[in-house]
Amino acid sequence: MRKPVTLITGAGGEIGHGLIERLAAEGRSAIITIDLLPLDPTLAHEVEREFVGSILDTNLLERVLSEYEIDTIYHLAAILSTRGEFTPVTAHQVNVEGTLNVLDFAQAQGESHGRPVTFLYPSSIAAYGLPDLDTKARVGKVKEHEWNQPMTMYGCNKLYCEHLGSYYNLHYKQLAAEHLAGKVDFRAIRFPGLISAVTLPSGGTSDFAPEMIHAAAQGQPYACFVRPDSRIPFMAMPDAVEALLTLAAADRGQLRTNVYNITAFNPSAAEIRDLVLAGFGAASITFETDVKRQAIVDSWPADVDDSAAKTQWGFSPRFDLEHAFSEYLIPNIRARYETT
Ligand code: AKB
Repeated sequence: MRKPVTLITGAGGEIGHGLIERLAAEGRSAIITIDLLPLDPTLAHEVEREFVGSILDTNLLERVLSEYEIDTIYHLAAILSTRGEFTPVTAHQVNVEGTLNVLDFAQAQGESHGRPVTFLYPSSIAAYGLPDLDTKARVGKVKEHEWNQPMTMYGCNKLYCEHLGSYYNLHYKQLAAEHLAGKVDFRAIRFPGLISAVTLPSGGTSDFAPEMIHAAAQGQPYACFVRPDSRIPFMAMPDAVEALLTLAAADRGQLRTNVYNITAFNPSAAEIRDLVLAGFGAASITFETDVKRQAIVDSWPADVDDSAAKTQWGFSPRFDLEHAFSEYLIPNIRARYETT
């Protein structure tokens, strides 16, 4: 008998951290993880089994298939937007070939136990590409089907994998070849920039916001790599984790699409700096634009329309901008660095 579990790939990353804590606290399903590196010891004891390895290793995936019966997969492993521009071929391998391996693994899982596997995929605002700042200012909130011309390798990978996921989706069972028939229930969220009080991102382009806050809390000066007027959507990490869990639990019948925008607030970099200064009066924040990273942020929308997520599966973030800072970020980040 194989053991029923939830699988998280890329579990050691920022979202994985919060997700493992939340899933372990719920205790509804045992968790197994795949990550290139061993998990942080504070998380390792929360999981049933930790596989240290790559999603590109199909032998590893076959081993997992033979030992565990998986109902839900959170496929978080990815190379983010800035890092992906330095190593585009590796980004494509991890983000596309890796995702294809995990989708195919999900299909095999579903076939082996006879039920569709719920497959949660974090896509991104990087799937969008606005051609210039005038257009960005004019269009405001973008809908899921609009402006799908990403300018980064990561954005191209995310957009394409949304399509791959939809190909595997059970909605396509009529169209798919017999062996693909309907065993992957693919659900994607296009996340905005995420800000965690507990972890720091690495390799992303929305990182300027979390980096600014974490640097201020440690009394370190920070040079923000985008202009003060740069504006993209953001969300506090607990709301991102909650959104994944809510979408995973949604009745498939309510979902009219496979890919959903979500957001909570969309401050400019200058507005983030002002909030950081209000929380950490001694912070030293300057602006030194990095041309390539600025171009990426300029191509991302200033805001997204998340009405489909709100009406179809009840997405409702707890933290607006003010409360994200006053109730979540400032107190938790302060406590974190005071005790280290
Ligand atoms: C990145 O900056 O690459 C990510 C994202 C917005 O998907 N945080």
